Amino acid sequence: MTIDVATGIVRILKQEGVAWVSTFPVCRVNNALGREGVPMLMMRDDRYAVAVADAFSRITAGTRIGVCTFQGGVNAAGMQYAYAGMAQAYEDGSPVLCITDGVPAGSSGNSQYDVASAMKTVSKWFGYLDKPERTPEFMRRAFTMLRSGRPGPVILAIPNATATYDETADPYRPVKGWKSAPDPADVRAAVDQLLAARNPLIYAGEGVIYAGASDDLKAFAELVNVPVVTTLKAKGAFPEDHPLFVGVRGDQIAHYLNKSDVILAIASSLSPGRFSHGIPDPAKKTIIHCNIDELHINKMYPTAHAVIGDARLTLQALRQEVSARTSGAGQMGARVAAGNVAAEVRAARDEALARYRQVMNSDETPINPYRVYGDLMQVLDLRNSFVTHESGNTRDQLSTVFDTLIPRGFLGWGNVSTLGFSLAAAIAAKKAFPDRASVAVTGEAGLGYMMGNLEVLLREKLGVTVVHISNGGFAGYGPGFWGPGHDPFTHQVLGPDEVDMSKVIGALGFHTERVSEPAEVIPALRRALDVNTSGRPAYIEFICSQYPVYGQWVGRGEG
Ligand SMILES: Cc1ncc(C[n+]2csc(CCOP(=O)(O)OP(=O)(O)O)c2C)c(N)n1
Ligand SMILES: [Mg+2]
Repeated sequence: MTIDVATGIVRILKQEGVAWVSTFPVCRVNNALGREGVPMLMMRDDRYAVAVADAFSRITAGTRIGVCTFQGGVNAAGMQYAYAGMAQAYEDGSPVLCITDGVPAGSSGNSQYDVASAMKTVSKWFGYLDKPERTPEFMRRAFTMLRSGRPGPVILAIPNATATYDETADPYRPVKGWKSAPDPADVRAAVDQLLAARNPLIYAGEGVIYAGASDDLKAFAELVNVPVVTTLKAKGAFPEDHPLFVGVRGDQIAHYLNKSDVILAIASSLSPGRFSHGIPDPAKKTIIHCNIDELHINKMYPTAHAVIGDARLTLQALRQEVSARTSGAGQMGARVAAGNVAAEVRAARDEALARYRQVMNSDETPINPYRVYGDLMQVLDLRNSFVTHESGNTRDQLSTVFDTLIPRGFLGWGNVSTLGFSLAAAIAAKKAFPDRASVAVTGEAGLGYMMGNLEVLLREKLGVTVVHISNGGFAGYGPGFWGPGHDPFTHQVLGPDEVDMSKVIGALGFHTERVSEPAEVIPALRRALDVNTSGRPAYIEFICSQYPVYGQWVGRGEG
C-alpha cells in the first residue's frame, strides 16, 4: 500500500513501457531503478546521459520515450553539466524525460545557481514534486506532455525520494497521448491555394516523422504531384530516391524555393536558423503553414493560411479534400504535365549533385571525404541502417549527399548543434534497432567530446562504428575555419601526422583501423560493420583532405 516516491516513479516508468534509463550518478531515483530491475545505461558524463535518452526519443519518433537521470538538488553539479544536453533537446524539440533530485524543502535560495529558473528555460515543463501523494499526477502530466502537442523535454525534480504515499489512492494508468485534427475550413482554404498555384512546393519538417506521417506525405505529394524539400531534422521523412524529392540543401533547393509561388510547409517551424533555409521573397509568396503549434504561425514570415493540427491528420485531410474535388492528379496535371515535374526535379538534382558525385569516386589522397560517404552508402543496407553526422563539415557534407531511404535511416540534428551528439545518437540507434548497423561520422572536435564516453560502448557491448574524417583541423561551418577571413587562428589541432588515434582508441579495446588509401575505404568499413555484429565497437580513422564544399542553405551567408 505505502510506497516511497522513487519506487513509485520507477513502477510508473515500467507501466509506461520504459525499458532502460540512461544516467550519470548520482540521483536518488537510481537506487529504486536498480531495485526494481530497470537497467541503467551509465554514461560517463551527465550531458551524454541526457543526449542518449534524447536521441532515443528522436530515433523512435517519440513512440518510445527516452528517460534519463542526473544529479540535482543543492549539489547540482550534474545538472549544470546536463544543461548542455537539455538545451539541445529543447532547441530541437525532443520529447525526453529527465529526472533529478530537487532542492529539499528548507534549502531553497541557498545556492547561487537557481535550479528551477535554469531548468525552466530548457523544458516544456519543470515539475517540482512538492508532495509525495502527487507522484501519479506529476507522472501523468509528464507523459501527457511527452506524448501530445509539440515535442519537448520534461524535467521532474524530486526533493524527497524516500517520502512515502499510498499507492492505491490514485492508481496510475498509462497515458496514450492525444492529437488534434485541423479545422476543415482551413483545409479547404489551403487546397484552394495549392490547386491555384503555378509553382507549388512542399516543405516538410521533422513533425512528419514524429506524427508517423511519412507514408501520408508521400501519398499526398504524389496525388498533387508537387516536389518536396525536407529540413535537416526531417531528412528521411520523404524517401530520397523518390522522383519528387528535391533535397535538403544545395542549388536545387535554391532553384525551387526561388521559383515557388505557393509553399506548403508541413510540420516545420519555418524558423530560419543556422542550419535551415530562409524563404526568399516571402512577401511575394503564399505560405500555407501546417503545424501542430500555433506559436510557429506568423513567426518570421507572414502566414497566408494556417492549418493547425497533427501532421498525419492534416495530410490525410488535405488528401481527402483534393481527391473529393477532383480526380486529384488530374487537377494538378492541368497545371503541368505529370511527367515534367519529376523530370525537372531530376534535372535540378543531377546538376546540383554532379560535383559531389564526381568526388565520391575520387582516387586522390588524402582521401576526399565524399569518397568515404559514397563508399559508406555502397556498404550499408540503406533500408536497414543508421547514420548520423557531427557538428562541422560532416553535417554539411552528409546532409548534401547521403541518400536516406527510410525515416531515421539518417538523423539530422541541431537547430543549434552541440558537438559530440553523434555518439549519443549512434548509441541510441543501437538500443532502438539492435539489428541495424549504426554509424557516427565525426571530425576531430566531435571525437574529442566523445572520448570519455567510448568506454560505455565496450562495457555495454554496443556494436557502433565511429567514422573519423581526420583532416587535422576544425573546419566547422562556412568555408572552413582555415578559409579566408573565417577563424584562421583557431582551426589547427594535432592531426594524423602527429597523433595516431587508431592506436589511442585501439588501446581501449575498439576494433580500429587507419585508412589512407581510397581503395581501402570499402574493405575497412566492411570489417568494422562485421565486428559490430558481435557487439564490438569500431573506430576508423580516414586520413582525409580538408574539403569544405557542400550545398548551401538558401538565404544564408557563407559565414
Ligand atoms: C559544444 C560546441 N561548441 C562549439 C561548436 C562550434 N563548432 C562547430 S564545428 C566546430 C569544429 C569542427 O571541427 P571538426 O570536428 O574537426 O570537424 P570538421 O569540420 O573538420 O569535419 C566547432 C568548434 C559546436 N558546434 N558545439
Ligand atoms: Mg576536422
